Amino acid sequence: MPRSEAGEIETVVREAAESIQSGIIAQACGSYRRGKATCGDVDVLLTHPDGKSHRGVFTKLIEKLTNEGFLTDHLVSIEDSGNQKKYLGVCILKGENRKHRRLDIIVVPYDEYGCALVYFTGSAHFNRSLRHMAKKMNMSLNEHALKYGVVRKGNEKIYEGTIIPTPTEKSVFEHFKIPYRPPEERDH
Ligand code: DGT
Ligand code: MG
Repeated sequence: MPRSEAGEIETVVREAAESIQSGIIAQACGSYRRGKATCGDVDVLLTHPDGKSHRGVFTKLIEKLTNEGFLTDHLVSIEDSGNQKKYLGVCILKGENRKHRRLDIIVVPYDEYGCALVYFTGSAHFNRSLRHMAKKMNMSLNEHALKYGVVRKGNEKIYEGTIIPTPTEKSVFEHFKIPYRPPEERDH
């Protein structure tokens, strides 16, 4: 889809989320945030800066968007280890000649926002490069956290390591001791 349409989808999700919980942050990640002219789907990441008000938003948001006729098909809802909730579905904007589009909605706690933003912005190739770098520095990186002091034996992790607080996306880059890369420069 054209990126303008991805932007409209982001706005629908943001406004619905804001009506449920004021102060919520809703950001389309993936190819949209990387500035692509066309996007395969829309990946909207949600969190709340007070660290707690993201809870309870997920179910209400899916229900509201379904009742509005925006979400037309639910594919999967995943609650992973209780902290992040992910919805995969299909949506359609109001108006003539609109097409159904794939939409992912991910709700995360604020202390995981930095790492989640990096992960869901991608690209998948860039994520792999960062994880490779983490491995070389005895660290680990996923959508939840950056950890240090990880002990590996071959491919096996024998010590999980300790979480490094990463309040912002920039702080993730700082811990890798590499310059910040804007999303537009994260294709590789
Ligand atoms: P798109 O939607 O085809 O225009 O392209 P993207 O980059 O938005 O890709 P998408 O929507 O499949 O996934 C969103 C982000 O999530 C992607 O940029 C990086 C992350 N991601 C998705 N799948 C994987 C994966 O298998 N491995 C890793 N490391 N990251 C992934
Ligand atoms: Mg995408």
